[in-house]
Amino acid sequence: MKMKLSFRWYGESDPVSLQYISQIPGMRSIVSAVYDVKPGEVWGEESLAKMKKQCEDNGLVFDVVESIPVHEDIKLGRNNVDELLEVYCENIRRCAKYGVKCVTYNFMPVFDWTRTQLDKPAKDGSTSLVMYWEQMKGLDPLKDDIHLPGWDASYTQSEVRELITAYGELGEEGLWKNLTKFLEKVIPVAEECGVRMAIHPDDPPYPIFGLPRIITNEANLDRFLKIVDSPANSLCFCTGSLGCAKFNDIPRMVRKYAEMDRIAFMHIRNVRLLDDGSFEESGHLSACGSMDIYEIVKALVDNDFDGYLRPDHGRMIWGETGKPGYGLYDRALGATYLNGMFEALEKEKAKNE
Ligand code: DNO
Repeated sequence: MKMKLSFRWYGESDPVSLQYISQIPGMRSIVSAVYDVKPGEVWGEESLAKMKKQCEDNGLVFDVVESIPVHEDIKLGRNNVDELLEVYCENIRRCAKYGVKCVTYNFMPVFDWTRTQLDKPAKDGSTSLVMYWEQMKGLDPLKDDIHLPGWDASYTQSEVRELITAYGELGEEGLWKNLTKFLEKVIPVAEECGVRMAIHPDDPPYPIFGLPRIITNEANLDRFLKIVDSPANSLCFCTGSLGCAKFNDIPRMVRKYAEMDRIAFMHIRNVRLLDDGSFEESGHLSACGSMDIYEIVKALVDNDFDGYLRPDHGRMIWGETGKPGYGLYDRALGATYLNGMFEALEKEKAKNE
């Protein structure tokens, strides 16, 4: 298969072992990061070397990083931005030195993904991450103390308020300007060391609590790719993040960006969209959610996609406990489903050529 099948691993504290990951048929790459360092600090080479060795000992390759987090001061364009960008570039160089070929990051203000519940039981007893507008209604982070699951607990409520106010003043265009500065500095370094930078879309792809969000839809992805027109400036195309807004036609977008060779990394998962815009993460199979996974994979195969791909969030099934979205079993089922689909579509394509 042309695509490089990968799996996210949270390092030694991850309840899923590298050995178990290596037992998934076709598994090739490990997606990980150095977790004991704060955003804005340099990653220890010993940590990278150790991760590389641990993966190799299990017959896996450590060649994808998710994520090198972007410090809020870079996104806000504060005074220390030049210094922080230097550190960011140094981290890319260090990752490359230990074999990394793809680095994922996001440019979401303050919070990464947003959900209202991480263990919503389905009828079959499995649990998954959901976002229900009903549960979001009336929450105002400028007034209330909010602790949504998954939000960075290292901020105090007053820090969160200060950041939200600063981003409100910055607005979308200000965020684009700071993203441009980031890309103009970072992409040439990535090019030099053979790394493809892959931006993760905003999850969900619309403003939350008035915070600007810009990596959200086709027009904005086009705008993003033009800022630095280089394969080193590419997408981490997450079907579940972009796909939880009805305005995004996912198979068509995958086809377009795969054709342009601007997808460095695919995150494939399914979501079930509800009428009021709420959504529930579901099993990978097309029939389980609103994404047509067949059309998505077909778009990749038709364009000879040879980038990295990982089954994204799984449900918790078979009594497994662990990091919500990142258990072994359902992601392994996702990997196997994707393997089957790639094999069938690639063989079909070869026959017709
Ligand atoms: C969620 C992930 C994201 C992703 C970051 C990339 O499970 O897909 O947290 O890693 O947004 O920077």
